[in-house]
Amino acid sequence: MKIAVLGGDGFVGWPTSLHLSDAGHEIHILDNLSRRWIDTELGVQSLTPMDSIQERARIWHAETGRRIHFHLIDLAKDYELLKGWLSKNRPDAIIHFAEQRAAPYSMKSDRHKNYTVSNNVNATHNLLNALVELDLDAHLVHLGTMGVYGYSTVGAAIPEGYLPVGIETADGRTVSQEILYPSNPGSIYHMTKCLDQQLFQFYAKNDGLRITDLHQGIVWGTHTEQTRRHMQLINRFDYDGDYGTVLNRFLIQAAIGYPLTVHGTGGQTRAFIHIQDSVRCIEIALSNPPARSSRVEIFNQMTETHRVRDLAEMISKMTGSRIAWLPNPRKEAPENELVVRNEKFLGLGLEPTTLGEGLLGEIVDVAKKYAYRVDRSRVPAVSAWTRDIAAKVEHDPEGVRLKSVS
Ligand code: USQ
Repeated sequence: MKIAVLGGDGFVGWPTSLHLSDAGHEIHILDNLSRRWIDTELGVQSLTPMDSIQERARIWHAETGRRIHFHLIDLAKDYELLKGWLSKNRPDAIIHFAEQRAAPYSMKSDRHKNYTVSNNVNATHNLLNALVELDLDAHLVHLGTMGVYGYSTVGAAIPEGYLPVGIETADGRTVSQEILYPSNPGSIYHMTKCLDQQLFQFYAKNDGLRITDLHQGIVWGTHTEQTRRHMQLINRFDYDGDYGTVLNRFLIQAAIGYPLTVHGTGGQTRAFIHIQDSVRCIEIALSNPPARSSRVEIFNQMTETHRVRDLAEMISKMTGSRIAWLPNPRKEAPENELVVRNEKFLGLGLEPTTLGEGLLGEIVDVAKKYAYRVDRSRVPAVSAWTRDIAAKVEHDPEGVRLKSVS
């Protein structure tokens, strides 16, 4: 297949591009390299040294003889360029990763909120609009988030996208329907993914577009089979307070002797997936497109759930790290239960890579290898969800959020 990978320079986009190229597909990365610019804005860099996208593609070609093509396009702003590219290349499938994906970054300031909404929603809408305009029947696979469901405990398993409901009519009958699970975003970033869902519903219904939305959990790990092949194919690995995600952050913190930064009681339960499974799920989704004019296909792309404090305690036991119990900069439920249905991917052959000491140890080793690149002052999560929360916390000299001053 000819596949356009939008956002193919990012944390999941890059290993996905390699994985699909390795499987024999023709890969075109469309990216505006915004993630690299955001590193510069934040004054932080990936823990692992990353080459330019052109250099990465050159190394991939030298290693495998396969080409990954790169096109510098801003999907949110360059509609005509995007349309022109799609019209000329007419890909069979499109994978859409091209969104600002960090919740703390999206909550940093009014400017970051505006940027996240306009970037994410415009990118998605420009793409859908162009597909209709060009009468292009490419299967669109979108990287969504488990966060669209929210994290309130409901005492029932989260279904894969759709919730069966009974609606009482005026004459007393009950009509059965399947509706999109009520969205309940916990950040501006998560909200943009909820808005994406609405755009997908409309375009699937109105124009018959074939769309798959993957509700992914928190990705952990860094290597995949292909990124291991050459040191310059290495994936990015974020550790900072805005882009680092919880499990990877704890592992890096353990490697550099920094206390594990648990927000609140650590009672937050979240869904997780290893990066190797993430790329495999995308391949499975690509092979199972919905029919034209059918509803949006939704998969829950996760393999296990964990409570934040259990992860911290496990890593602390494994590495001897201290745990810092910190005031939570986010507005979120302090404790929640989470049961998620994921039979669809399992039924299509996914064999989950679950949390085990071996893989966790490997990540700590990667982190130790590159520990010299860590700026410790960038480890704390300083983006507060509300002004009230921002006023209640302060930092100790090492930069760790330690005490509440209210
Ligand atoms: N947390 C800590 N300590 C830290 C960092 C995070 O306790 O040092 C807590 C947070 O307060 C939160 C949980 O860990 O309760 C998860 O935070 P996260 O930063 O790992 O994940 P999140 O902000 O939810 O976002 C990440 C990705 C996003 C993806 C989402 C999937 O950045 O792109 O959509 O995971 S999900 O969480 O299922 O919504």
